[in-house]
Amino acid sequence: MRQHKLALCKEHFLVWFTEQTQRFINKYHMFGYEDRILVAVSGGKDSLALWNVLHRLGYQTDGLYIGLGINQGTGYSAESLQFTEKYATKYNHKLIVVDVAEFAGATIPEAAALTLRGKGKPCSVCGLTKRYIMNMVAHQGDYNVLVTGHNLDDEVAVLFGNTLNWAVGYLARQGPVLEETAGGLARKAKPFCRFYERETAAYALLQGIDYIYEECPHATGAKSIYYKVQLNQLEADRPGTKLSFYLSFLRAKESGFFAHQNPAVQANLNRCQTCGQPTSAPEQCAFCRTWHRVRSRRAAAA
Ligand code: Q46
Ligand code: ZN
Repeated sequence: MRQHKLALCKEHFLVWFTEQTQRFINKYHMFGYEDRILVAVSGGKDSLALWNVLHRLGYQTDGLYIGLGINQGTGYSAESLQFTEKYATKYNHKLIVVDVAEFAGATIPEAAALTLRGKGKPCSVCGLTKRYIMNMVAHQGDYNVLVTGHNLDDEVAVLFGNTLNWAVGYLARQGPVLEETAGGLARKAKPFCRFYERETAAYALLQGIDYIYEECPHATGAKSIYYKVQLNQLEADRPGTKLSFYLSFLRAKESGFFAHQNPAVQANLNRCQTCGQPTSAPEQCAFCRTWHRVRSRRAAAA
């Protein structure tokens, strides 16, 4: 690991990785042993590695898998569910599965086709739906915190994009922990935010975790992937660039650089008049508005 000027064998890498995870959890006050943790799992290496290491550290975890129905041509969703279920069965973990088509009335590709009319990717409706379901399950199940497997490469790509645009509202919200809001948005944490992607992949591999190698087919061409390629180039020339970019950002944030942005973002949440979830919109939340449109267009087309 050139970025840390460290070389480890299998046995010591696993110890190092586990200890580092615990260190990040403590450093950013993510959660404790008394907390009930909901792990968002996709069947990929990061989320399954996260579930694995948290369980090994003795935390109380359940998994949440969201079935997006992205199967045409690739079978991506069906396959990722298989990997997730196989993992949960092997380790005897509780897995909650929410299928978007059953819950909301259409798969993500169907919803995207109806709302975007063939233009653009399904990622906006997908992201919106995933966030909604994660928050809902966290609340209904009385979980104290929702954790995701975002790694350093993911976080730095987002940071890079937000910095290029000086999107200060988004920068203010980015970090290892997003606190619960008074209006009822669940507390979120990213215990892997300081691990390079290669490190989480190495952990998954060395622990013998079977995971889906393919990414969602809609990820290709995403801006974040383009940023990752550029950042990899920087990292190859100057090992440690990504980590130092991220840590310098966190220090700037801690010193109050974005402080004036925070209250505006989190205040003024209303209750959605349809589902009751918190929203910044005055009446219906974005999820209810979008899916209402999907269902009515579907009915009109039938
Ligand atoms: S948003 Fe887009 Fe992802 Fe949804 S459609 Fe696939 S690439 S899964 S993180
Ligand atoms: Zn709603």
